[in-house]
Amino acid sequence: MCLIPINISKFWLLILPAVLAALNCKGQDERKRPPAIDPGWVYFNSRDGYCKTPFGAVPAGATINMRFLAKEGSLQSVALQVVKTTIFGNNQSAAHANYGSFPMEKQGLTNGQDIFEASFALNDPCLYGYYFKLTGAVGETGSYCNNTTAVQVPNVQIRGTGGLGELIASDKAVAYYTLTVYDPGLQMPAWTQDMVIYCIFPDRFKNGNKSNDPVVGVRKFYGAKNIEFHTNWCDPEPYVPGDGKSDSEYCNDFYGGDLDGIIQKLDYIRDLGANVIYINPIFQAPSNHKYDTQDYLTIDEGFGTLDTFKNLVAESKKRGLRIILDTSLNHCGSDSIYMDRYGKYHSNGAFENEKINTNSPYAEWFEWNRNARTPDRMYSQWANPTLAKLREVDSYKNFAYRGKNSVMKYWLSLGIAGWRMDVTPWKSDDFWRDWRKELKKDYPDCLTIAEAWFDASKYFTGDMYDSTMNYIFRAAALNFARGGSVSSTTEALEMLRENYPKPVFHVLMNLVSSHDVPRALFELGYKKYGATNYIEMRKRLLLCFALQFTYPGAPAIYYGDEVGMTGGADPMNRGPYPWKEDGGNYGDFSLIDSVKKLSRLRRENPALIAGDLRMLPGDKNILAYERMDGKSRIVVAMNNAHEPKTFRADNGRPGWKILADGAGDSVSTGDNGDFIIQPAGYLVLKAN
Ligand SMILES: [Ca+2]
Ligand SMILES: [Ca+2]
Ligand SMILES: [Ca+2]
Repeated sequence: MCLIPINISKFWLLILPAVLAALNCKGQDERKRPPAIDPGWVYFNSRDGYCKTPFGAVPAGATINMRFLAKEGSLQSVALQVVKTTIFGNNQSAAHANYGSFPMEKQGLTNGQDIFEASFALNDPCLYGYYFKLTGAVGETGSYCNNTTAVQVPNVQIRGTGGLGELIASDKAVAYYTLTVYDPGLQMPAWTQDMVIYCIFPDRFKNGNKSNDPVVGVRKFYGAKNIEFHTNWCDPEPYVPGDGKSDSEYCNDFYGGDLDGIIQKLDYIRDLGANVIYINPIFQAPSNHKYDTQDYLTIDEGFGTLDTFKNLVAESKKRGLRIILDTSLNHCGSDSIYMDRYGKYHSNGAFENEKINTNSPYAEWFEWNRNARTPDRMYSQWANPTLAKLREVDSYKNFAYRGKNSVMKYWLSLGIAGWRMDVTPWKSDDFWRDWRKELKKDYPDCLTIAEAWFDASKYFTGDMYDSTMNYIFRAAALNFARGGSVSSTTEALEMLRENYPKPVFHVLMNLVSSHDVPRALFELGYKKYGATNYIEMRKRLLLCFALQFTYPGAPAIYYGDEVGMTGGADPMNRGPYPWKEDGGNYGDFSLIDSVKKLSRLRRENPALIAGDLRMLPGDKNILAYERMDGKSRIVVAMNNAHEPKTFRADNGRPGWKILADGAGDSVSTGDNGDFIIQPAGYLVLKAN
């Protein structure tokens, strides 16, 4: 009982495979039937400006132009079919409601191909899908639709990257192209335009105040259970049941990190180039991860006091740093003042001493099973009995985000800059709509960040979220840095650029590590401190960092990645930062300089922040793109091969200045725009 999930994301894994298998089978078989129309006769590419303008997501009401090409005389008609798409849960399924059919007119000929055209506008901000229904010269039929290319992100299913599609025999197994139509008023707060985010798991970042450390025997964990405390801060491996060091509990072991620790390191964080700090939950809660909230309006006693928090906000502000907090409105702890399962608190809990208490002001926040025989089964849960699922009732909404002193607004009133919301897909879209309206009404400058691992377009039409933790970026970056195919990295990144509104694309939280996934170095292959492959893996980690800092969106550094921390699945990805003054002996502090250089490079070259992006033809090992604004043009090229590769900038156009050379020894082979990029090296070039 009372096992807190060590890795929240493990729950996502539990429920997925069966659903996905059922969804896929029928469609896959149907798609295999050979189409009667020759695929070689037709062409459409959603990312090709000839075929579709404007590029990508569009504001509601904007005119959209589509062109479809087919071998002269091969098709009688092309009809653009548009649907409204609803995505359910964690992208487990979707519904597509017919919206309209737009016949495409034949508008002449180009290179032996008929041009079919349609212009139309979509007026409701929401997620649309489309495909083309084709009728051949002798009446044969087919559908041209999105591809089913997969993007490999843990725990979610992502298929269909846009761009080039596929011709299939019928319209029964159509994969829709995504067309995100957003509110023309969608705007990001001005301050979010150049974010560099530092991410902190507070129990493990820095112990700045030993007097608030959780004390074994005093602090209790669910009922009367004990906690565990690491007396050696620099023990890089958190306890796991069964490791010989731990008891049988996950998540009850503490290191003593706190808000004072963060305050002491604000200069350090600022000097890295960060201007935003995202902190995992800090409200009173039994576990070390604190997603099992006990009291949403109190700072955890192990992290500090309200005054410490106010001091953190004030000291951050002095240094140009903003704070983003994290919480779950989907579940709270069963050991909380709202449930009071263990009868510990003065509050009138809804599950006081394991009895359903209808007199509690919180009773309707939870869903009860009155016939259950054991306490564990008497209330709805998220993942396990420690996490009581919260209902979307008015009294809870008032408490959580509507009232002036609601959870969301209370912390905003104390100066935080925004919220990252845990397990976003488990609340209804209407919940988030109401939530956003309330937040933006009083705090128009606050930033809202989802935790959605799939293509989160549905959240970005202007009524729910501004940004998300970008696990798709992470997958793409790690795939490339590991030596994987450039084309699959490009497909994943281009899918985001196409499907997300441009204002959103520039504020995505582009991470490569987080508290929910193995650290980047671990994923790349450096699994244990001291392993001999460090030098190689360090270079590959720098490829990830370089991509973060030169690509649109906010680079997000998970604490300790900048000193070469490694660690696998939770809790190993939550090791303590090896501060030298705390006896740290497993950090590579020389790596910090490389991160600082990259953040300086970004700051000094506004094109890297706000400039447009265009992918460049690289090769199977070279990922290349350019960033340009009205003033400058910057080209980034990275080599993930084990041998040097030649990159030709701009068809051999001469006159490039090297802004950054990741390997330190890449060379230009002359004044023809040819550069040799070393293995796992990168170049950032600026056009003279
Ligand atoms: Ca333990
Ligand atoms: Ca402490
Ligand atoms: Ca009580």
